[in-house]
Parts: sequence; C-alpha cells; structure tokens
Amino acid sequence: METIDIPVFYISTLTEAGIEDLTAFIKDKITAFGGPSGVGKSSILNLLQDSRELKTGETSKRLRAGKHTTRDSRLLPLAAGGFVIDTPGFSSVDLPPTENPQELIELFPEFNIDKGCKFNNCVHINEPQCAIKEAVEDGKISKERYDFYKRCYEKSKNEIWNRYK
Ligand SMILES: Nc1nc2c(ncn2[C@@H]2O[C@H](COP(=O)(O)OP(=O)(O)OP(=O)(O)O)[C@@H](O)[C@H]2O)c(=O)[nH]1
Ligand SMILES: [Mg+2]
Ligand SMILES: [Zn+2]
Repeated sequence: METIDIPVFYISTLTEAGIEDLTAFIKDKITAFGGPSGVGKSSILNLLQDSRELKTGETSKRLRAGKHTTRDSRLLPLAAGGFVIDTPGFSSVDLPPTENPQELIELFPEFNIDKGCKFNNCVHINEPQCAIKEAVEDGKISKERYDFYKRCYEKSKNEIWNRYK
C-alpha cells in the first residue's frame, strides 16, 4: 500500500505498538474508522478516546470473521484533539459505480506507470504487450491488486457497464 501513497500503520492494541504514530496522524482531524467486522476498530478507538468505552467483541473461529459488534456510528472526541467515528464493520466490499473500464482503471493509481501498453485503450485483460501485465509479472504491481482489478472488471462488465451502452 505504501507504493500507492497510502500511509500504513502497523498496530497492536495489546502491546500498543503503533498507537502513538496513529494518534499523531489523526489528531485535530475528523476521522472515520472502517473495515471488516472483527479487525479491531473499536478496540483501537478505546485507546484513543475516553468519553465512552466502546463495546468490543469476539471473532468467530468458524467464519474467521467478526460478529458485527458495533451497530451504530458515533462521533467521539479524541483525547489528543479532533474527533473519531466508529462504524459497524462490513462483511463484503461493494464495487464503486463506474461507467466504463477507464473509470475503473483510475481507481488503481498504481496502474498509472510511464511505460504504455501497445493499445492506448488497453483494459489490461487479454491484450498483447500490455505494460500492466508485464509490471505484475516483474513484481512492480502487486499481483493481489491486479487480481482484484480483474475480478472488478469482470463483475462490472457483467453487471454495470452494459447499462450505459
Ligand atoms: N490479537 C489481537 N487481537 C485484537 C487486537 N485488537 C483487537 N483485538 C481483538 O479482536 C476482537 C474484535 O475487536 P473489535 O474492536 O470488537 O473489532 P471491530 O473492528 O470493532 O468489530 P465490529 O464492531 O464488529 O466491526 C476482540 O476480541 C479484540 O479483543 C490486537 O491488536 N491484537
Ligand atoms: Mg466495533
Ligand atoms: Zn494494458
């Protein structure tokens, strides 16, 4: 994620590792915590704000996921200054509503590389001499992200884009 300019904080609420850096990053801002259920959003926020002890929950061993402990979104004053919003975790991620392949590609900033593809309207799926597929093979673009892109592409093609034709 660092390669696409998104700051990453490695945090443990047990050892409190990373909490100081996170506090400095969100101080005096309004920040919302989002993510899958059971990843520890409320647990982190209990270390950062003292107005309200947020309920935290067990994760299900069977589903390897949380059990949707937080049920509402609330604005809470941060001890360091600013506000945080705890939100209920989600279990799946919906696709953003794009109208065409180019709009979807723009959501993957790391695909914006200097080297161009053979076809300037390349959607990086089946085209020959595709610079994005080469970059994935060379390890310059994350394979997970490219595979996610492919899944989004297929799903959008089948379910969304044909509405705009
Ligand atoms: N090992 C470990 N477990 C943690 C850590 N932080 C939280 N947990 C545990 O993870 C479980 C879920 O924590 P929550 O804070 O309720 O997770 P959440 O993201 O708020 O979940 P929802 O409210 O369902 O969206 C709890 O059992 C926590 O004790 C951590 O840093 N390390
Ligand atoms: Mg929660
Ligand atoms: Zn391409």
